[in-house]
Amino acid sequence: MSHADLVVVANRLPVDRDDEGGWRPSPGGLVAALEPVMRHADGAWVGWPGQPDLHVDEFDFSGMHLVPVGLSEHEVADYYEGFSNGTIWPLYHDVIAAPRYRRDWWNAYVEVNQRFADAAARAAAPNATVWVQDYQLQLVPQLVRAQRPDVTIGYFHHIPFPAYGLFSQLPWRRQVLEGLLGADVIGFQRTADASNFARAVHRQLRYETRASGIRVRNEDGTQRLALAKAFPISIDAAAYVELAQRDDIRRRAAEIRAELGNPEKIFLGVDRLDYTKGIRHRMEAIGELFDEGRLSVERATLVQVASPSRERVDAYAQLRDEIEQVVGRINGTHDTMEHTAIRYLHQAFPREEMVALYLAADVMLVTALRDGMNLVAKEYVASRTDNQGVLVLSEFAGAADELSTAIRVNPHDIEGMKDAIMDAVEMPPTEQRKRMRKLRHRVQEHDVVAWSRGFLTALARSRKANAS
Ligand code: GDG
Repeated sequence: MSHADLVVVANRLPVDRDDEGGWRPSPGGLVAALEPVMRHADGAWVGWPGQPDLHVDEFDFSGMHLVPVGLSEHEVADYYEGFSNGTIWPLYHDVIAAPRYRRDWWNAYVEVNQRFADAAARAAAPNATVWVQDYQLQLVPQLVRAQRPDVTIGYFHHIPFPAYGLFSQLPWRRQVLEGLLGADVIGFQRTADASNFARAVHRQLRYETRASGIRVRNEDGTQRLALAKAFPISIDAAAYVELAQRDDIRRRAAEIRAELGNPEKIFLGVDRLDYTKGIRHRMEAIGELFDEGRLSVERATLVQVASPSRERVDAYAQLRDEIEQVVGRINGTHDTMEHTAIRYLHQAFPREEMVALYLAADVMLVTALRDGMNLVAKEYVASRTDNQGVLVLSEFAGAADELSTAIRVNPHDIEGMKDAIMDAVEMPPTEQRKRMRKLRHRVQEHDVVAWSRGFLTALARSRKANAS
């Protein structure tokens, strides 16, 4: 049993099981964000090891104390694929796909959230800080508070929080709001998400909501203030700059261009294959530009990395078929022996290859229909140390609040998107430089360390305010 001053609780541990039964790091953005603080504090990380029916004791791994929470096959199906990714994910992304409201999924969600909360409560030292991550664990803040009123609890929501008219569909809306309000600080990507949450709390629970916080009634009749606020997440910008300056990666970028037949313009999309990302919309726009002769395959090509994701969830299997049909149709019409309209890659690549792709891309297309933040947009910007390249960015991605010199698009407006893509194609290098400089400045100033520091500072302040 550990007694950690900082306990991170996330659906996944920051490691994967390898074939020999050992562990290897799974370097996600969250690990990069939290590693420095975790090492500094006496930290523990509570999470699922990623395989069903794997029950292992807590262990230390590269300076972090890891506390695995086991899930059975049926819990993975009901709590993770079911309630998290079949109910909450589509509902919170404005019902782009239809959410399913199944009581057995909800029951599994409650049970698994309790198990995560128990593990966190055991791992936390007296007066520790517990930081819960994301929509799979919305009940954990309250469940931890019930056992450990001494700890300070933060929650960060990585995905959008929907408008009240949609959120109110959820049969368990009150339980979810009460679960989240167990936290002292509830962080969101955008101000609009925080406002949607505050409004839902006001409508459902009748708590008083002010800029200073939400006045929450504790079970013992006392009151405390919970803060709901935007803390836009970011990336380890310096790590991308370093990769982008490496000779081998720059050479690889030139090689990618050559392998694609040296087109004048390379468009790039990088997404998990998810219906929220607007992959089909961007392909339709590009396809019509080819149809109309405004682009030709000799001049331009789209590279679309669609990394495999949630393949056991029905909507994702359907999406894959749909996208592959669109790619087939567009390529069938426009490809020549030497050139392709869309180079579609349903694969995951190492980060080095991603940066080489960012460097090779003249135009980055981020056309999400709804996205909490979208780190790909920030990674592209951070990698462009040459201040060249154009970012086309959906106004429905959280990143649009910060990256204001990108070309903004509404991905539902195919004509508008086509014009935006042509503007990007025709943008002179001086204009690209002017815009890219501003984008880079923002991402470098506000990197992921600034993000976690900002959140933890707000958390420490709220603890002080509630104690006095
Ligand atoms: C959620 C929210 C929010 C993708 N394919 C490969 C690969 N990636 C990496 C990207 C990026 C990450 O995965 C994806 O992050 P996003 O932010 O774009 O999107 P989600 O996965 O939906 O993340 C989102 C985020 O949480 C953080 O709060 O921004 O809105 O939905 O880092 O580079 N990386 C590698 N190979 C791939 O093939 N190496």
